[in-house]
Order: sequence, then structure tokens, then C-alpha cells
Amino acid sequence: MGGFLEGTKGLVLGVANKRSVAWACAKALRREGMQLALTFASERLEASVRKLAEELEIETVLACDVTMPDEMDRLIDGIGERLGSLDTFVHGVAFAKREELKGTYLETSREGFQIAQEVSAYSLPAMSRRLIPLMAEKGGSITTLTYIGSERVIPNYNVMGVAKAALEASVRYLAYDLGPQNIRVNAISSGPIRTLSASGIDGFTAILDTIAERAPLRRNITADEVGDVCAFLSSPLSRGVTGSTIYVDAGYHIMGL
Ligand code: NAD
Ligand code: IMJ
Repeated sequence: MGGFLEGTKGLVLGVANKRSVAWACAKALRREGMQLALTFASERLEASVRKLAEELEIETVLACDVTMPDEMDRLIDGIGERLGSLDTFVHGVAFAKREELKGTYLETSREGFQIAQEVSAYSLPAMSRRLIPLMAEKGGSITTLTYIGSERVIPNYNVMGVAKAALEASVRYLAYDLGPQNIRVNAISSGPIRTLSASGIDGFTAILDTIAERAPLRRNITADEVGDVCAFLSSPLSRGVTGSTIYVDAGYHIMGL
């Protein structure tokens, strides 16, 4: 009780398991009193997402594969029926074929490029457009998750870096489109975190070690630190902030060497 998001409602996409950054966002939003709905991307994930939802006393858990327009439509209908309106949407979804996340960007296939763009970038405007009617009355906040590999070359990030560049540009164009309706759109650029999406990535441990050594805070960040910034971006505390990418990376992005 008494959290700064008491009386607000949100939808979080991208929870796969306890390590998901979207799960940390859901925890922070719940802690501050937001009523939430979660989604699962495939039947394979349904049982685990439902179990996690129970932990936070979240009653609404719906299917949503962002490559399926009908499923996105059904999700919005379901949210309308269960929550009635929305103040917050958290987008924590990304995917590229594993073979695209090694070797050179030069070798990216047409199909691999299209999949990464569709799931990791296009899903933001596609979902946002559908959600607007639920946010229209008082405005709201849309937050997505990105990575510095959109602006600098991170070996192996490849087609995901290009998709994140499209995602961050989408944040700016959406912020302009939705500003008149008092809907804010921002991204959190997170430092590396050991999640399912970071598993099996060549050299991941070396990247964590480099950050612990060079970042101004001389450490890595936690998913909960991203969750707290997500709660801030979802709250009136950030009412003047839109179109921004906020770094939660222990300051690493300011370094030249
Ligand atoms: P994660 O694997 O837990 O989350 C990725 C989510 O995307 C999963 O829940 C998965 O089900 C979902 N997803 C994939 N394809 C989908 C589809 N077609 N439809 C719906 N959902 C789909 O990993 P994570 O690290 O928590 O990633 C969450 C976000 O954070 C991603 O956008 C990722 O790029 C970003 N990010 C992660 C890191 C990191 O180091 N882990 C750093 C910066 C940004
Ligand atoms: C991913 C690939 C290469 C380098 C990477 C990452 N670094 C970090 C990540 C340095 C931090 C994690 N990240 C920021 C992502 O956005 C990951 C996205 C991702 C991961 C996978 C792995 C499994 C798979 N497909 C994926 N699609 C997207 O099959």
C-alpha cells in the first residue's frame, strides 16, 4: 500500500522466467501498487509465466506472440475486458535467430534480418497502435528495453544491433505521434544482464568483466535496477520525459576507453 503507482494499470510483455528484465519491471511496478497483466509468447512458456504471475498476485495472463496480428488483437480485447484501461505498457521483447548472433553482420540473411526487425522493433509500434484506445482518456507511458549495441559495435550483436537502432528511432517517432495524447514513449538502455537472451552468447563473461573494470560505478547492473527506472518512467515523476533513451548501465556509455 502507498506506492507511487497505486490506482494505475499496466501490461508487461517479455516475461519468460525469473531472470527476465521484464519480470524485474513487473516486480517494481507491483511493488509501487500497479495492477498488472502479463503475457506469454508461446504455449511452452504459459505454465511458468502463470506461476510467476501468482507470486505477484497478478490475475490477468494472456497469450501474445508479436508476430501474430490476430493474437495481438485478441490480447487487446482481453485487456479491455479484464482491466478496462491502461496507464503503462512495458515492451521487453526481442528475438533474432541464434545463427545471426555469431560471425559477421555481413553474412546476415534476408529472413534473419526480417525476423529480428519484426519481433524486436516493429512489435513496438504494432502494439502501441492497438493500445492507444485503452490509454486515450488520461494518457500513459510506454517503455521499451534496448542495448548500446544499437549505437556502437558490440561483436556478435550484429542484426540485433540494427534492430535496436530501429527500435530507438521508433521510440522517437512514437513519442512525437503520441505526445498530443499525453502518451510518453521512452527506452531504457540496459547494461548486460545474465538472462535467457544472454545465454550462450560468445564472450558474455568477458563483457561483464570489462564493465566491472571500466564503468564509472565499477560494477555491473541488476535487472531490479532496470525495474526501478521502469517504475519511474511509468509514473508522474517522469511526466516531462518522452522520446528518451535512459541508460541503466553503471555509466559505461560515457566512456571513451
Ligand atoms: P528474456 O529472454 O528473458 O526476454 C526476452 C523475451 O522476449 C522473452 O520473454 C521471450 O518470450 C520474448 N519473445 C521472443 N519472441 C517473442 C515473440 N515472437 N512474441 C512475444 N514475445 C517474444 O531476456 P531479457 O534479457 O530479459 O530481454 C528482455 C529485453 O531486454 C530485450 O529487448 C533485450 O534485448 C533487452 N536487453 C537485455 C539485455 C541483457 O543483457 N539481458 C541488455 C539490454 C537490453
Ligand atoms: C546478444 C548477442 C550478442 C551479444 C550480446 C547479446 N550482448 C548482450 C546481449 C553483449 C548484452 C543480450 N542482449 C542485449 C539482447 O538483446 C539479446 C537478444 C537476443 C538473444 C538471443 C539468444 C537466443 C536466440 N535468440 C536471441 N535473440 C535475441 O536464439
